[in-house]
Amino acid sequence: MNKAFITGVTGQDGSYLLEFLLDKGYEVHAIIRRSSVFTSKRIPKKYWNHENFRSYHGDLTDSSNLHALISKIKPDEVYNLAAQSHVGVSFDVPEYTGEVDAIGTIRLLDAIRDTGVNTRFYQASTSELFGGLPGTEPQSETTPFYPKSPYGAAKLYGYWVTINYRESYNMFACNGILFNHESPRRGETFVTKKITKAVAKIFKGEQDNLQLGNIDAKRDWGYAKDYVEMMWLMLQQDKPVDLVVATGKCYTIREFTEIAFKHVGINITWKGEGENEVGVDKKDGRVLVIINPKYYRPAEVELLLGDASKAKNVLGWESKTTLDELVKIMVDYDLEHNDYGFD
Ligand code: NAP
Ligand code: G4F
Repeated sequence: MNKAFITGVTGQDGSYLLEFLLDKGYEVHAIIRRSSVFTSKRIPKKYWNHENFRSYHGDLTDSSNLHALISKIKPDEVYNLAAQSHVGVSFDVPEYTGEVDAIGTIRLLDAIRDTGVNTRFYQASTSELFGGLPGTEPQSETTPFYPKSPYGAAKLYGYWVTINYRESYNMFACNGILFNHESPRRGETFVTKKITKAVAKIFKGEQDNLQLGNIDAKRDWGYAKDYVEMMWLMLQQDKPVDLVVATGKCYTIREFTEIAFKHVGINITWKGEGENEVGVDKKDGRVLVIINPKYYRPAEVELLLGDASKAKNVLGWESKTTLDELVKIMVDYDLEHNDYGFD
């Protein structure tokens, strides 16, 4: 039986990856960081209680813990998904973000090197590495990096140490350079989930309006459930390879908002400009979207659009879910549920 070790299993991607690997017959081991509340609510009970799943307390800031677990478990595959993953928050906690996202990655790589465990390593790299170089889209594996946040800069370190350990110690280590991917399990402070949750609440009369920051940034949004399959596929290749994973289509936050409202029968029209712009219900003039500069970032990544043709050539992989389908999946979920609460 193949053994996998996951960091970040309680997150959006980790929870889908856990399901995917258990369904494939893997024995899955994962660290969970100590919290004063339960953090496992994205993991359906069927998987949380699965006989082939074991969880341990652990943290990417604790090398001795990582070293001991790698040495004891001797996994065949390691998926490093844990991170302080919020770009906006990384401006508030830059040092911690570097500690977890950058140094945490080398802690895990070095635990593998030092224990001599023969394993394959997946690093959750990101389109935020490309950041803000105008005119470079669509971004591929050869596009120059220019991170625009402490998060992007920390992930750049993680990207390069993964390559460095591959080249220096002949490790099977890969970077998945994933563009934004969303789902009903997306963290509630990321823009898509914030929008779909608010749309459902506004539709049900439980919330008055939705407050957003920069609605003209563009993102290439895929479906997280499709993307975790790519992580696994990358580790099944003969040779380690770094790959961009994206849909090849991008939309503004404004467009995402319009599509989400349309799904509950509300047509949004925009009035005003800049901080004074509002999104109004065409039918009755209700102000449903307000711009709040509190959500602006000190630096913004305006346009991310990925070119995943290498992933298609190497792995035969293509994104399956359109934006309309993704928005429908998310809004429908939020109309039915107030919380993740997966049973
Ligand atoms: P997420 O939902 O924010 O999950 C992050 C996970 O990391 C959670 O399980 C969290 O635990 C854990 N974590 C945070 N700090 C930790 C620490 N110090 N030690 C151990 N675990 C820690 O993120 P996601 O959307 O699933 O993304 C997964 C990975 O892919 C991240 O590395 C992210 O940066 C990267 N990525 C994401 C996207 C995207 O669009 N989603 C795109 C590119 C790359 P708690 O549950 O306790 O908070
Ligand atoms: O949903 P976001 O917070 O995602 P962002 O910054 O693109 O980062 C996500 O994707 C990265 C991959 O490219 C991952 F590496 C990272 O871990 C994370 O998963 O923001 C998307 C856009 C930004 O331009 C932001 O300024 O939406 C804009 N935005 C506008 N109003 C907002 C809001 N973002 C958030 N979170 N909240 C708002 O109210």
